[in-house]
Amino acid sequence: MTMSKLNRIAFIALILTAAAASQALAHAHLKTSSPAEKASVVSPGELDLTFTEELNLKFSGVKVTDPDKKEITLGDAALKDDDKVLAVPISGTLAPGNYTVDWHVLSTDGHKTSGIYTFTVKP
Ligand SMILES: [Cu+2]
Repeated sequence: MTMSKLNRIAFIALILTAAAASQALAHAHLKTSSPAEKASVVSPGELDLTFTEELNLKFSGVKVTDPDKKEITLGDAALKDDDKVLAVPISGTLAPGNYTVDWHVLSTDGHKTSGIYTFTVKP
């Protein structure tokens, strides 16, 4: 193998790496949420998670756990605002304390992302 061939292979590898990196940026990242991360709020009637990409509802969901790490009951998730917002109704009033939102989504480009954040319900 000649040196120029090796250089060409290195160059192609570099381009592929750059392409993969720019594709990673297109995944659905959580942009904002309501309640917001670390916010202190009155018991919310709905969770709204706004992502950077359109979502596939069938493979997207949220789990919310209460201060005792028990899962709370949620309504059926729906998409709104150009399918970039995952809206999840919360049935009932949440007792004061720290809640953890554990989300996972599939964006329409076929990539999965997930994350965890917390918010607080004020007394
Ligand atoms: Cu992606």
